Amino acid sequence: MDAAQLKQLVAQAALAHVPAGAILGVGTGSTVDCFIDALADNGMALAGTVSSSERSTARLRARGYTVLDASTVERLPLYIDGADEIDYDGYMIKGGGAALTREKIVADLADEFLCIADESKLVTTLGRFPLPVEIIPMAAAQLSRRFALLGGRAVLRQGVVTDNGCQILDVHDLAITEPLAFETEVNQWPGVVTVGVFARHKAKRCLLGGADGVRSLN
Ligand code: ABF
Repeated sequence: MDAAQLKQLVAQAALAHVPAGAILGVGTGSTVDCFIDALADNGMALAGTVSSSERSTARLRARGYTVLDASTVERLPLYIDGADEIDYDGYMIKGGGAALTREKIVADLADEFLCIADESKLVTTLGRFPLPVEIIPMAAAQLSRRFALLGGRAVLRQGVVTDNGCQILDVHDLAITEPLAFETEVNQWPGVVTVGVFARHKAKRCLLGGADGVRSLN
């Protein structure tokens, strides 16, 4: 099976984890797009959704789901989202879709984060995928210097303004061996809106689509 088929396979498998009639947190990306379609195609009823991007909001509404403002919700039972990389502890790199800030906001509302991904996303050490960091534009040069001190090469993502009006640095050549410490450190750097390491909001469960079907990572 190709990547697109694996995404559909894992999206279908995720339906079994959706509490009927719940308000569901919904992530962003092509795997989540497959999940939204699977929800609708299977007639899954939800009390509503909280979306992590304009992209997912548009797709949810187009498929007939109510999208609630995050500020109107105190808790969510579940947040479902993809990842660019995930390790065996459930730590992730996210943000390839430039939605990392709202993804982390919605993940913070949820009791459980269910990651859905094809097996190509599974790594032993985070960092092969260039780390997305949402930033305030005026801090780009200083943040690039800070990442260089860690051995990273920061590249400003051209032609992208996030849903929050910010920019993205993609940081190459990092090996993030301590995701929790790394996220905590970078979060403090002036100008950082969100770092695309999801360690404090790691996935409690991950469904991986592979040639042998879907397996649960944890
Ligand atoms: C999203 O999932 C982003 O954080 C990440 O970029 C994306 C992975 O995308 P895809 O499912 O298209 O591989 O949450």
